[in-house]
Amino acid sequence: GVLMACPMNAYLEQELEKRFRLFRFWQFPQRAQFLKEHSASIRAVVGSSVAGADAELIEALPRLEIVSSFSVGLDKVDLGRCREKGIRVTNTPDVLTEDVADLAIGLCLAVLRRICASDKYVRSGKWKKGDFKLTTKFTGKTVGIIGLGRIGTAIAKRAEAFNCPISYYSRTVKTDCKYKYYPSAVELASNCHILIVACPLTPETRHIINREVIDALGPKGVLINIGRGPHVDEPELVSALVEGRLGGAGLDVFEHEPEVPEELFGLENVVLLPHVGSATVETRTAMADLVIGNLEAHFTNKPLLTPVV
Ligand code: 8YV
Repeated sequence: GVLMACPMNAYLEQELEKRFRLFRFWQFPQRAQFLKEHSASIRAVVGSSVAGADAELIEALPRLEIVSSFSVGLDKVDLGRCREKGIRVTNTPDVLTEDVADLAIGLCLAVLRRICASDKYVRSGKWKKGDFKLTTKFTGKTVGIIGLGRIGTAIAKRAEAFNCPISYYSRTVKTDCKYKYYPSAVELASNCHILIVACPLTPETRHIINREVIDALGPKGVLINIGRGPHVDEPELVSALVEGRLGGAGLDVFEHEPEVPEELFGLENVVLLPHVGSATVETRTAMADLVIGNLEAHFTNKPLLTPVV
């Protein structure tokens, strides 16, 4: 049996159902009761950025062999425990890189050029009455990227086409990399106009965007987050935006999704998206195929397509 930890994608559900005995965890409000009855038949968990396999679930599934996540980020999977227990873990890298990087650039343009606020201006009929405030140029602005992995690199490549000088912070300096390295998030923030979070969520990167970093970015700075909500100390971000100590923000992720701080709803320098970085038909289908491909490889004793553990 395969246990889906939360709803994620209709095509994925349909394809899993064709191949395995599929349990939808969310359909069982009495989880303890469900686990009592079925834990012995569950050999795989399919997780996502919303729910994965934490220590508690892993302990409750004695026959678990593999966690195949419908996400590149694995912060909802207890990787240490999986390693200990010999449970394999796979994710969906590469197939979503372009979409997430496209969206990061989309957020830069949307925030600086006030695309969403302008759309609202037209739809509400204000164009006929009012005068429109000028916005801010994106081309040529300095872009700082936290995390220069697959997604960070794809963002950098796109920003280069906009003639943006690129710098980055990551745990280690990337050798033969043409971008400027700063040894901390604060130093990066002090030296860029647009700061983009593109690193995995780990205990070390939780709240990497704190008050100090936000102040370093300053009233002309813009924060873009396409990583994870908990990368940002959200109350600090909200107060900085409300008080005008930060120039703007483009956010695809939040600390307590789907809760979004309502103080942000009235701000025109902020663009709020419902965690849609990878949410295109093409990419979600490719992600689903990878999840299934990894499970099939595992159960037929073939090498996993995208193993992490
Ligand atoms: C989610 C993501 O998996 O890949 C990731 O890490 O955050 C997304 O692709 C997707 O939104 C399903 O929850």
